[in-house]
Amino acid sequence: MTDLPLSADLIAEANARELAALEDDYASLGRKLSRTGIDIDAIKIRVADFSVAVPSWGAGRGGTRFAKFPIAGEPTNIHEKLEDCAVINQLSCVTPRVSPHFPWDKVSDYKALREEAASLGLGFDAVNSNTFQDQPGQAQTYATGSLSSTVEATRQQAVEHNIECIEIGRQLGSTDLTVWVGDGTNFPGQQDFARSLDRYLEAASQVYAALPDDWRILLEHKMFEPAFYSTVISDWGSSILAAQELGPKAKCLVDLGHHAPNVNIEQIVARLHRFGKLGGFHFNDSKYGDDDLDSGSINPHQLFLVFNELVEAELNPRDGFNPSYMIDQSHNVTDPIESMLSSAEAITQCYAKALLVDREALHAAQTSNDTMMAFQALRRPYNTDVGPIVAMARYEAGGAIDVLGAYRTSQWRPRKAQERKAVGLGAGIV
Ligand SMILES: [Mn+2]
Repeated sequence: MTDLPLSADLIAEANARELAALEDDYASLGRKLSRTGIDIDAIKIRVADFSVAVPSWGAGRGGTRFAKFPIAGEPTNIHEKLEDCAVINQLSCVTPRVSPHFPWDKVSDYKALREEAASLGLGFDAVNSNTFQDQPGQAQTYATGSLSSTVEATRQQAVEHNIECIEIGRQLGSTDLTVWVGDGTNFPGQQDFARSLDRYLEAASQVYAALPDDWRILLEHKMFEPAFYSTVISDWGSSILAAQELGPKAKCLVDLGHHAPNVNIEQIVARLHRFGKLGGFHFNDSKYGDDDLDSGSINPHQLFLVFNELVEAELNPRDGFNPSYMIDQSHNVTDPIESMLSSAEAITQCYAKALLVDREALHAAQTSNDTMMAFQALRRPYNTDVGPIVAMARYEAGGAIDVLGAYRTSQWRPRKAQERKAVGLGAGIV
């Protein structure tokens, strides 16, 4: 039985204030789209099928390497995080899965945790391992790296941790293991580029061998941080080479923030898909580097272009198309629930805009080298306000028309501030 955190009456009352305006906007947009042969209800149905996972750690305040400023009522354990994730999903109806992280979300009984999530209307998404920081009582330090460490016992410890994550994930109903390593160097000459990749591949192949048949390992590349001169899996090139070396169950995961500024990420998406290696996505945004800013807050056009490639890939699955979508942000100055509600909205709207692209017209313009009409085939849907489609899909699924308004009305955070224990101060790197 599900026991959702917010009262259904509260959402119904909030929706009653918004419904007439939404119906008006939806009808108006429907008439506009029908003039170009688009059935708004068909788009709405596809939008209603869309979902994106939220990370358990995203329910808490992030921070920089310098400081973290917690807010009252912030969750401090996986149970409270699940509760907050359930609020996000109840209001948005687009985030039904949570991506857990170990050891941060360790519990003694994972069957019970799975049931607890289900009672909140949630399932589990990709399991994330952590070999980028040391844990109390750990035998080997990751100061020398993890899967690529020169220390054999350290590599073995990292392999065993990843295999433990697979075992936990099986109990939670996950089918993906996301692996990001902080391995790399801060000085030229610190490590040999080729040998460190050899060690990574050898260790990762041991993790790969432990994957159940229906599982995937998602390799997340990252250009810099915490290693600032070189990282072992630095870019999509290293990632796809490693994935090809490991085997068919190894795929690449694209985190929007993990690239140099101005890199053409949408083209990377198309390339990875072309070779059957696009496995997952971490949505966020950045201005300078891996800022982990809110999805679509800096460059919503890039987010749209990425979704344009994803929809193209969905329609042309080649070797299969089943990417795992997740939000991966650091909420340093906002209530994390509000940031994830706002981001889920931005992501879903970009998906809806990409669905509006007249692909026949686009492909015809591309084939006949009509550059301006090809560009306009993307520009028109980008300029369309698809808010009413996303809001109507959400309303019909039982969510809130105005997610942030309903959330504020619920007084969720002030209520939790009375119930939950305070978060300690400290550095907040995520
Ligand atoms: Mn990420």
